[in-house]
Amino acid sequence: MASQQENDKQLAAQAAVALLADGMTVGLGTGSTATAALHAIAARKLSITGVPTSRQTAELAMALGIPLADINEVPHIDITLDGADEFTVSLDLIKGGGGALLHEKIVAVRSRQLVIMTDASKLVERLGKFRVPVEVIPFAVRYVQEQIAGMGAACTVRPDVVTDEGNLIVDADFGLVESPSALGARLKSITGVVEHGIFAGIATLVFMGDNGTVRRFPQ
Ligand code: ABF
Repeated sequence: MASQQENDKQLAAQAAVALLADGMTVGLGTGSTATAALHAIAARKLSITGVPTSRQTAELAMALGIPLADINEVPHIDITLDGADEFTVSLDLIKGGGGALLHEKIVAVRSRQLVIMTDASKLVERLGKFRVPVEVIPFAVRYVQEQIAGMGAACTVRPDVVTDEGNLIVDADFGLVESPSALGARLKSITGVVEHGIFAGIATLVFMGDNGTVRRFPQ
């Protein structure tokens, strides 16, 4: 039997998929909630073109018969449906727990709308309980760790993870984050950092499954 949390993820995914229409180009996120969305798209037999955010998502989409396009071959992306590891009511996010943050962010910033689907455990007052994933070029990993330590954060290289672009993920604990955009800019300025999992000011809507109902942010 599905847990309440899985059920809530499914409800959020269904609410997001209800925004789709035939003919749309849709960014397809990564993770368990994005997987629920893919199944809902297939179940509704929607005629969309998907732009996947990971190899894992591309494989599932193909198995479900959802046609895919390369991000560089589509003129625009109407909407992207993706999960998150944390979000605030002002729609700042931490993503990257699944290791796909770079492609997730590129697809998100190219999209007209970024719709996030979560269960209630992901809503936080301030970001930072979840460590911030940072995607790093392997050659720079020691330097980046030193720089992050210099910012006062403990960090570790995620074991056994190589991203779709051949990079490493460093998970950094900054404690509760006062300004997500300022922290993001600071991380981005470190040589060797390719991208980080703070998505500030990118998401347009969040659907959160909460004990059998769906809440939306903003309301
Ligand atoms: C992706 O999936 C990631 O950015 C995030 O790490 C994860 C969300 O988790 P879930 O599996 O709960 O949807 O969107």
